[in-house]
Amino acid sequence: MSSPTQKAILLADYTPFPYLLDHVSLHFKLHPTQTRVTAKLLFVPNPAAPAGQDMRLDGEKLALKSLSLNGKPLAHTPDETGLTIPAADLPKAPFTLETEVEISPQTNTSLDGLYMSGGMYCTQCEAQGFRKITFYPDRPDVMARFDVTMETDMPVQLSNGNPTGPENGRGGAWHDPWPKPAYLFALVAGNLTAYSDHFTTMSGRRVALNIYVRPGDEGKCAYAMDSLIRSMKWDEEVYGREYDLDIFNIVAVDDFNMGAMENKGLNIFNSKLVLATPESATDDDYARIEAVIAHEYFHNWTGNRITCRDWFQLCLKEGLTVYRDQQFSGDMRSHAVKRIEDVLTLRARQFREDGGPLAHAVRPDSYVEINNFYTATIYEKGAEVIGMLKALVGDAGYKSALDLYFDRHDGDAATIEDWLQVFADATGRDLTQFKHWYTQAGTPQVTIIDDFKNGTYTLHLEQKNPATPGQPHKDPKVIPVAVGLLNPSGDEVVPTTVLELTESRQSFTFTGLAARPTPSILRGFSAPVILTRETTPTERAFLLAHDTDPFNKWEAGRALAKDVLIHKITDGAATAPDWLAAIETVTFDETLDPAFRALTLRLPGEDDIAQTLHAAGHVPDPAAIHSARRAMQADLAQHLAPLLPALIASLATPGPFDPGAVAAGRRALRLGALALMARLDGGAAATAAYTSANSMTEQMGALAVLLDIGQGAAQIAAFREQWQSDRLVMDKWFALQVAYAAPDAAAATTKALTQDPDFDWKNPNRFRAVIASLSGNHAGFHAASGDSYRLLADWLIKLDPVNPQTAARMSTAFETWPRYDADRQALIRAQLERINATAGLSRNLGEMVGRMLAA
Ligand code: B3K
Ligand code: ZN
Repeated sequence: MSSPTQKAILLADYTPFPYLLDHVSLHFKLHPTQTRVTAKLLFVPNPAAPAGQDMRLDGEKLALKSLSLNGKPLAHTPDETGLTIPAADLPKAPFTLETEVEISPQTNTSLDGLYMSGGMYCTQCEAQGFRKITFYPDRPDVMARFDVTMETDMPVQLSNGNPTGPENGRGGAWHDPWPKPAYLFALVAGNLTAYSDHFTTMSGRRVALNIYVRPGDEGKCAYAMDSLIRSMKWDEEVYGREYDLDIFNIVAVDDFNMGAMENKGLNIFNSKLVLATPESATDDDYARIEAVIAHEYFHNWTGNRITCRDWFQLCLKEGLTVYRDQQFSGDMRSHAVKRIEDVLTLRARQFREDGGPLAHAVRPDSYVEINNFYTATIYEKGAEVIGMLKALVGDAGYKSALDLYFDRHDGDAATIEDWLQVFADATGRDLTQFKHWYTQAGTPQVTIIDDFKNGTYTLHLEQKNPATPGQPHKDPKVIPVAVGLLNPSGDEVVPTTVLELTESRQSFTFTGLAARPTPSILRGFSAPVILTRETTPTERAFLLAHDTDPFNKWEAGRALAKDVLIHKITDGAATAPDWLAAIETVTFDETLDPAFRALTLRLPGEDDIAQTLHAAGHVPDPAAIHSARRAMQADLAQHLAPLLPALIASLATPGPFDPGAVAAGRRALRLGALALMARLDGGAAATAAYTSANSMTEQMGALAVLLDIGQGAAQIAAFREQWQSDRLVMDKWFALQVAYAAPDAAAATTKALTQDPDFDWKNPNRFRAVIASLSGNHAGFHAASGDSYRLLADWLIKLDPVNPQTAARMSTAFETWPRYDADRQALIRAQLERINATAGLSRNLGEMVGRMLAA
């Protein structure tokens, strides 16, 4: 419902805060329901702001106990969102404002601000949680040095910076020498155990490293610690960035709204991104732990030392830090496989967002609730934009621009303009047109036709930038299109060249060619665009066999599979032999990385097909997509039948578990083969694999295969028995059953699981395991009855008052509603309207639903 809480904040309205904060002292007297927070804030008039302004401090759900200025009590009373001290009451010289407030961490179910999880105190302050801890200018451009002390019986007491007490980092007194915005504040107090190591930085400083977990979980931290040490080393070697405190702490928390948080010197993590053993974590979990540990660590420079001026600049830290963690994972694993996985995620999440009612620019210019903007567009498209910048200025240009960025902006709260300026200054390139990538939403569509005459090959490129909410007209963007050409025997005759498409239409020629070449276009997915080019299955198969660019090699197979699937759906075509033969070749090509082969064997997902059909002007029918995809899988299984048993046997990974990318790739390919085998043997091989599994990847993978063919009831029961006491593994147990439920059973299965005594819906991991798995089950979520839509809406309404951030995030399941037929549209609209009419709806969910309904 539109209300005063739905007021939009505008980038155009930015003004600096009238005071600088020289120093902050915080004292916490911790208590589950009556925590006292004393804050002493030393303010100095800001020379960059007009004098004589009132001071507005943010503050929510705080019981103010005392307020004084330079020791003299003030009588001002706060309102719902903060406290105003009129200019007349403020000295023109530096002054100390002291407040004491009372808060109740135990009843704070939003998991934002100071809250309790499993008996420990912890915090989450990004984006605006600090205002639930004390009255404060809670905005990223107000940066201060903090001293923190606490009183509590909890044996481990942590905050940002370096410990100042005697207890080697476990005492409750901390000093952070680096000025920081409030969103990077953190505090933890609990009964925790440390898994410790150390790192010696490039200048020879010794840094103590600790991962704090619940007693009993110390044995699950080795991989996270190893990832941290590799991240620290990598950032020194690749970006020249050294860590800047004596200690770096990570704490694992069970109740957490997202993955992790980069608080200065005290990262707080969702326990699923820290704890791993071969028996309980999958290869995907390991890869994700490595990537997120790196991401949060890399924020120390891109985010903390250089932060954002305001929340509109969020991509300044997030896009860049995602870009850096992607580079890191590529270096640690395989660049080709990492790129393919990143593009799969980009298309599944960001293209989906960009094509619907929630589309927004990488740097938006308006928001109601900033927590709704931690999106695939800010993060993943934000990273793609940096990849394009690098493609345009080259590796050396990128390096000098980044050096200049760190040099010029260390200690700043910066903007996208600052970021682009360092590239312009370091490389001499005019980035005026490039900036459209930051300010204009939507996925550009690039159409290509080609011709060949007298040895000259020409590519004619055209770009269209579709309208998005609030942005009807767009300018052409600068699009780096990496192209290579192959001759008819499959040799590369023109190596990768970056064409710069800057106009709506532009042609590029290649001369001196003996025969018509086959183009490999958008190599490495050089720009986040939708590329269309009329082509033949033969040409796709040719590229799948010969392309030297691994991304485009995979892309050719992917496009071929999509063509086949779409023909099957739209005109009932039989599965094309070209595709079957091409997949067979790749699957058994031992010169290729097994992880790459596994990705090629994987069919496009159902939501991806729906997105593609919609983009091509069809109305997707979820049930038809589901059955066509299964039919295609069955055809592939038949085609590969004689070869599968040997493949499965050859890919076994006996011996001690190796979490590395090569072994993980073998497991992925083996599971892909087992899924096909299950279509032929009724699940016999998968049952055997389940029984002999010696890692969670194999156990869970085999179970998924069984559930997908409607079996696995015995294994589901045994799995629960085995893992009952491991929360993280039990999340998998919940998720699998919903993800693989048959379309007509998905809502009922979900409902039954929400009635399970272990469905602790206030825990975001558990909630997501069940509810996000329902929306991820495309045919089940879009079952014609509308039961899944209703069930999701029921749960969003129930969760919203308890945890608005997670409720708002889960509501994006509905963002694709305009794609579907009139009946489904009406069913979804009815649910969105029902949510919208709910009394007391949060600003978070209210904004999301409002934007979706406006489509
Ligand atoms: N910066 C945090 C995300 C905060 C989300 C606030 N709703 C984690 C990250 O991106 O590294
Ligand atoms: Zn981040």
